[in-house]
Amino acid sequence: MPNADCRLVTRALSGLPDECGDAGVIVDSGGQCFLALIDVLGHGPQAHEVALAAVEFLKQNSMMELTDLMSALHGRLKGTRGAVVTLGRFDRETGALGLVGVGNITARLFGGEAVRLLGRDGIVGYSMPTPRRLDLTMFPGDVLMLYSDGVREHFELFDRPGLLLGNAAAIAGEVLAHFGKGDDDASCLILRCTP
Ligand SMILES: [Mn+2]
Repeated sequence: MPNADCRLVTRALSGLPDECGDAGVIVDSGGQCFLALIDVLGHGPQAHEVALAAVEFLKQNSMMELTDLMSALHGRLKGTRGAVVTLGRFDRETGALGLVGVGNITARLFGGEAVRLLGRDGIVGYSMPTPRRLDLTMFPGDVLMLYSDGVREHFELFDRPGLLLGNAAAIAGEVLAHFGKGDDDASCLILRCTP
C-alpha cells in the first residue's frame, strides 16, 4: 500500500506569518490525505484573514467531494477579495489522486508521466467556473508539487539536481528558497508517494 509524505511551506512577502495570503491545508486521516493550497488576492493582513477563513472552512469540510467542496468554498468566500485554490485528495489504498483547481496555482506531477496542470480560470469567491476534477494515479516515487504564483512557474528540475530526492519538507523548502520570486507571498505543498 503506497504511503504519503506531505508537507506545506509558506513564506509571507513581508516576512511576517500573520501577513501571508498564501495558506494550505493537510488533513491526513489514515486512509486518505486531503490537501489544499490557497492564494488570496493581494497580500498583507487582510489577505491573511481571508486565507484563515478558507483554511478553517476546508478543515471542517475536508471529507466532501472535491468539486462540491470547491463550490461550497466559493459560497463561503463571497464578499471577500477572493482566492485561487487547488484541492486534492490522495487515497493510500489505491494511489488515486483527485485534483480540482480554480486559478493559477500550479500543480505538477513528477514520476512515471510528468503532468503539469493549471486550474480553470477564475477566482473562488468572485467568479467561478464549474469546477472539474482530474483523476490521476500516483505510484511510489512520484512527487506532486503545488505552488502559488510567488514561485517561478516554469522552473526546470535540472536547475536543481537532486531536488526530488529529499523528503517532502526538504523539497518544499528548496522550491521556495531557490525558485521563489520575492515579489509576492509564496507557498509550496509537496506530496511524495512512498512505498
Ligand atoms: Mn500570489
